[in-house]
This record gives sequence, structure tokens and C-alpha cells, in this order.
Amino acid sequence: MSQATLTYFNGRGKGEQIRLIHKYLDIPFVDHRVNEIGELKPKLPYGQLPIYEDGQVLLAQSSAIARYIANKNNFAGKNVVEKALADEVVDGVADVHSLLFSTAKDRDAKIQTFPKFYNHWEKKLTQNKHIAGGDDYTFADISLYFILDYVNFFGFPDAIKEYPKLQEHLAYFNSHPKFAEYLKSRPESKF
Ligand SMILES: N[C@@H](CCC(=O)N[C@@H](CS)C(=O)NCC(=O)O)C(=O)O
Repeated sequence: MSQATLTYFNGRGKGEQIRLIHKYLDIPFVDHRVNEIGELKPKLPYGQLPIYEDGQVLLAQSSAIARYIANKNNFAGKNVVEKALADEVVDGVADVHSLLFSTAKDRDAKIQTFPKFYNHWEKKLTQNKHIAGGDDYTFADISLYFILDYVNFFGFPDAIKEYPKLQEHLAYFNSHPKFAEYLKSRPESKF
């Protein structure tokens, strides 16, 4: 079967959780990194990247792409409640992503906003080692791993200081064998 293609910039941004989900699930894909949108624009449903092409399917919106891959591979949650709780986390991750890029909030305002998310996630991981509950990891765990790492990458290493469960989650996936090769060879990028 032919591989799906993720088209995004050479950066982590909105593409990285999709890449990481592929790596975790051992699903090969084409990691198409572009320098500019340029002539791709007319093909893009919202005029933005990422897009994901899987056979006849063309999808935009990073969270929807992540959920699509998860649903296809039994990684979205085992029942409707787990699925909803996974989605809740992934939407929260998107909010933190927007916060990082926000020009309306300065560094201090960002630092003050992280706990709104981190408190809740810490509580969830205290109750269950899987962020959506249940017996197994879901794509929400990978999404959470991505953003915890990304907040560090953005220069806020102290954000996680008061959160032992989040630290554990980050450390677990940082040294996960499924990611080892990718993390060693991940292209350098500014964002
Ligand atoms: N909600 C969208 C946001 C996508 C988005 O903001 N893409 C940006 C890059 S991160 C983009 O394509 N910017 C270039 C443009 O809008 O021309 C998602 O999650 O995929």
C-alpha cells in the first residue's frame, strides 16, 4: 500500500504531532517539508499547512489529521468517553500551541497561562498514566508529549517544574525506543 504524505514546513509547529504519531505507530509516511506555500495554495483547503494525503483522502487541520490517523489505527480511545477525553487534550494542546505563537501575550503572560492547562493534565495523569484514562495510550498522549517538549523548545523550561507527572510523561516518551532514531536525526528548525 502506498504511503500517506504529510506536507508541512521544515519545523515542528502543526506538523510534529502527526509525525510523532506515525513514528509511535511504526507507520511509514512521506515527510514532505516545504520552504514556502507558494504554488501549493490553490490545493490547500484552508490555504494553510499542514495537509495530509492518504490515497483519495485530502485532509487539512492538524488535529483532524491526527485524529484520522488515530481512528484508522485504533489509537483514538477505546470507547466514546476515552475518545472525547483524548480530543479534549488534543484541543488543549492546540490552545497551548496558539499561546506560544501569540503576539498579544508577552512572556510573563504566557508563563502565567501555562498552569491553566498543566494543572488539569497533571491531575489527569495522577489518576491514570494514560491522559485519556483507560488501559492504553492514545494519540492524546503523543500530542501531550509533543507540546510539553515544544514549550521547553520555545524557552520555557520552568513551565513544567511543579508538575512531576508531566515530567514523567515527557521523560518516558523522550526516551521511547519508537522515537529514538527520529529524535536523533530530526532536522534542525527554527520553530
Ligand atoms: N488550524 C490549523 C492552523 C494551520 C496553520 O496555522 N498553518 C500555518 C503554519 S503553522 C500556515 O500554513 N501559515 C501560512 C499561511 O497561512 O499562509 C491547523 O491546526 O492545521
